[in-house]
Amino acid sequence: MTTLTDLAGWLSDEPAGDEVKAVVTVIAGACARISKVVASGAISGSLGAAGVVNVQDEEQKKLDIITNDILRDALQGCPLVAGLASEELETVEATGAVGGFLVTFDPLDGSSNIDVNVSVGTIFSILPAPAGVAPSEADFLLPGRNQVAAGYAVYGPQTMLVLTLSKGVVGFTLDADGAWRLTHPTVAIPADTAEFAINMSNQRHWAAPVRRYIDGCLQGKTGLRGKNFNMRWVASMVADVHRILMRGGVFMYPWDAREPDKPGKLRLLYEANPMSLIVERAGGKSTDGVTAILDLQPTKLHQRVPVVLGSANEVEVVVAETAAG
Ligand code: P6P
Repeated sequence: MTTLTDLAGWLSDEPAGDEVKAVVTVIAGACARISKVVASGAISGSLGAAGVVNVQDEEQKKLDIITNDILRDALQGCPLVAGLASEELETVEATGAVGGFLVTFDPLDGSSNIDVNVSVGTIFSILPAPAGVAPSEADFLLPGRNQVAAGYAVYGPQTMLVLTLSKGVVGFTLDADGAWRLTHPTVAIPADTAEFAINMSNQRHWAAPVRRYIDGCLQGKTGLRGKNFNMRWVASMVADVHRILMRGGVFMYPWDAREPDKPGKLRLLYEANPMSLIVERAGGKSTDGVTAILDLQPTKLHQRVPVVLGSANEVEVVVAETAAG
């Protein structure tokens, strides 16, 4: 019988307000249910394409829809949640409640990996709702520093839930009995690293500073960096960021020339902002190359942004390359 604290036990000592803890508990329950349906894979017939294209102009997987419905139903039923926004929904949904919180989420990040059994995840962000009125889309457009809490679940060899509420970052592992067990009470990112994560197939499309930075890593000991680098790219942001939280690294999804009008691939409100709050609270940094992600003023619900995040000193090297033009 484990003696590890469960989520409720950890929350009881967390200084954040009871209301946000209640919302986190609802989301954690939804993620536990998502873990089961993701793990069932082909057995439940949940793999493969759904045959529809979402607001991102991406082909939806069946699990994108299933997991979105699990989270949407859970949040619609929570009286402390006034509104929700999802990567899979064109616009925001009011729940009928007033006040409390807004929740944005990517129900199944990395879903292109689901059919090949590679780790995927759920990302969520909790924002304050406007007082006294039903929320509109404009109410969701808050800089990331306004987040009340953020977290993700990663469905990998273990299912883990990583959270930040009032301070610090903690990690829970889903137990066989469905309880979230506190297994990582203090998550901290090493300030230095020798591991970068980027999709190298886009190399010819990057801006010069990104090419210079990656070239420096690839030159290894013989180059200006004076050390060898390793590379990882899971193509699930949740899995790549989780690795960085566990052992350091730098994650990059920069602007590239394939679609010059697109600032980047990742979405600000429900990918970059929650991950950036977690990374900063764990001692790392997260920037669009110039400005801290959490300081950006959103202008559109599904707005995309370039992302460079991870070990603080390595992110600073990328920022310096960017400043050099
Ligand atoms: P690419 C998943 O679709 C995602 O949004 C992130 O989770 C991931 O980091 C990125 O896209 C992968 O993009 O172009 O390498 O497939």
